[in-house]
Amino acid sequence: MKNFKLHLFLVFFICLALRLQADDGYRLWLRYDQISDPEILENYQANLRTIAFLGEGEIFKTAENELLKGLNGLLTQKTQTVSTQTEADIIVGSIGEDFSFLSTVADENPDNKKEEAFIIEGFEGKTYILGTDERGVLYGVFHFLRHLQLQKPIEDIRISQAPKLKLRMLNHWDNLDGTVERGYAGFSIWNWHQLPEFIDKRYIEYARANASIGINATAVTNVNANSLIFREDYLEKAAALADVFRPYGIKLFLTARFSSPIELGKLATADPMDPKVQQWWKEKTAELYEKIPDFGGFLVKANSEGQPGPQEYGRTHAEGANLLADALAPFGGVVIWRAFVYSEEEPVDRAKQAYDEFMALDGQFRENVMVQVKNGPIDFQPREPIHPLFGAMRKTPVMMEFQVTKEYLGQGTHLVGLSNMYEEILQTDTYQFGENSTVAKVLDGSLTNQKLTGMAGVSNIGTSRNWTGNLFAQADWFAYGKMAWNPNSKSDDIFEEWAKLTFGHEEQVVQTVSSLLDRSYEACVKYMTPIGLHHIMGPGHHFGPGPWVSEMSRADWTSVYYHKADSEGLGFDRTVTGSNALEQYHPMLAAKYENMETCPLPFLLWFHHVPWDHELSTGNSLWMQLVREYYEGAEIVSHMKEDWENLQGMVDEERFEHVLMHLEIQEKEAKWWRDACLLYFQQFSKMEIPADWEQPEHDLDYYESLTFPYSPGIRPRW
Ligand code: GCV
Repeated sequence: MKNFKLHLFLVFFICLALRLQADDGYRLWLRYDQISDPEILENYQANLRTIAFLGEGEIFKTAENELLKGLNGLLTQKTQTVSTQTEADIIVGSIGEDFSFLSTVADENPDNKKEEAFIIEGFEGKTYILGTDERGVLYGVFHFLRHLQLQKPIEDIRISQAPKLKLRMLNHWDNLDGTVERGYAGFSIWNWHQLPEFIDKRYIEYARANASIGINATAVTNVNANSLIFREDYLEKAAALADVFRPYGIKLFLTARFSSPIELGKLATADPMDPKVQQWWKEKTAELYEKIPDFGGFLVKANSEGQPGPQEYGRTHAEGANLLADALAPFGGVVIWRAFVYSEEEPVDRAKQAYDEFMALDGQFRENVMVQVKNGPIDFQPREPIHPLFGAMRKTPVMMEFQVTKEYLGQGTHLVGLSNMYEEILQTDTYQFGENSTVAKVLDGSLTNQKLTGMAGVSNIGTSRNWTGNLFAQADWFAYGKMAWNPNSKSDDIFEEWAKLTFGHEEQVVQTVSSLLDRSYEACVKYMTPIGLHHIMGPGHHFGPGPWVSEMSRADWTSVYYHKADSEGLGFDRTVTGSNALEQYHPMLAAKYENMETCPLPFLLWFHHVPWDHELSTGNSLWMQLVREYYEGAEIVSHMKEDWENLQGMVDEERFEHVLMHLEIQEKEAKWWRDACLLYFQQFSKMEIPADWEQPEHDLDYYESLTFPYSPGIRPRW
């Protein structure tokens, strides 16, 4: 008896130790650890012993390997491959006639006819994972493995999904020298020096992680592009990456520097109307397709922040895009032309520029051009209203650009779940096609009948062992993939899923992790840019507060340009009495914002210059509301840290410490933001922070004197 007890005791501790084994986060959400619930495990074991793979092809083979790998990790038994359906518990193949007995294959299910779609159905003791094509099968397999990791029942499983957007893409701002612009997770994972011979295992794991969340395209080079990428040796390197991505259903894109015909081709001009220039792009594109037959196309930043473009030759963005589109058309490639442009002359309101420039060109782009628009009109600020081009530009496919990296949202150290921000933007009503014309619906083409649809996310990964530097930033990569697959996804589901996949099923852990992700976005907005403030970060590196920034080479790079604090009040008047940026929105959306009394608080200072003592809907004066929000934001972070501390012993020590150290930094930095900004704005408001509240630790001069010469992610200056 004594021995038996000792034995039990030992087993308990071994289990605990195994469960809490140190973890460096490398495996992301694809951990495939053994199912922890014994009953569920037993049920899975009994029903998932054998698989028949009824298909072929490179991507199908990837799906096959993944399913075996997953099951062999999740279950204790070894899953067998069999050749006939009769012997199989799981059948993996193509949706079609043969499976018409499945309800998900029924004619009335529109999804099962779309590209990249899958169904998963349990029928008479067998589980069917079927795709409309190889990619569909791969996505179905990943979905099924996720279903098992989430320990959901398989008996009556009935899932039918098709991606809502065609192009689900990552944009890497990776430079050929290995640095990453706005990257906070180390250096670029692309080892251009050793490619094409050396294929880092990371490339494969990268492709696998992306495929697992439905990402099917990637642009591996920075939009601040280098024409060297088109030199023959670099094309060989890029082709080697494309070879790695192909079995995972991922297409390679490259960024195109508009002046490449001059720099590489030694031509005198890059004018899109010059026949020699046109010929250069045609030849270069043909060379590319010879090396990469499934090449996706070009992503272009032109005439923006010093990048070359067609306007240098008196040509429009459409003429520039069409030059490349014509070169790509014979091969089925697309041009993704960014709308993030602002002119050389300093404008009255930078927020208006992209709309003014691109609306005039609607209808002038070739069929294989997509215009990529940032979520808001300025530049990935913690909170922005939607970009006015969504729903307004109707004759051109418009795709979304989100930032997954957190240039303006705490960079490498802050835990900020971006999914809530994505959801807020995607669910905003543009009103452009009547009520309920959400951004999500504009993007999926259902309102515009666009054939090309897509979303891009500026990647947040690098050479950090756990890919994203800050462990919780993995949740942003995951959430981005989910939103690109289905822009109507719900953040709450995403948080819970990620929490379970990453940390297991312990209830308190799942609840805490989900709630940290859920609370963190609003908290960050509050301690950085509450009530619609924007662009008040440190100069250049955008790290930390810098509301005092007033001397830059352009006025619209300073903070004072955006917050316009003066003795009267605070905020940018974008109504008819100011820049009238509001008129770029549909009148019904504009109506929500145009009146200072009824404008939702989160956007008040984005659209209005509000007197300091003006009483808001909350009953507070503007000043008091500002103070409250800054304090509340910082306080939420302290609570987040406490909640995490309570998980000690429930999360392995390595990840526990990793997250805790970051939360400690975040707590300190949230207070820094709060104190620096309030002291700065107080100079204008001349109003007090309540005396019994924690007072700023330093004076304003101190905060203004801080410099960060080695901040990561700054644009390299060669
Ligand atoms: C790639 C912002 C960033 C730049 C970035 C630019 C863009 O201005 O600070 O680093 O450049 O956006 O999106 O092109």
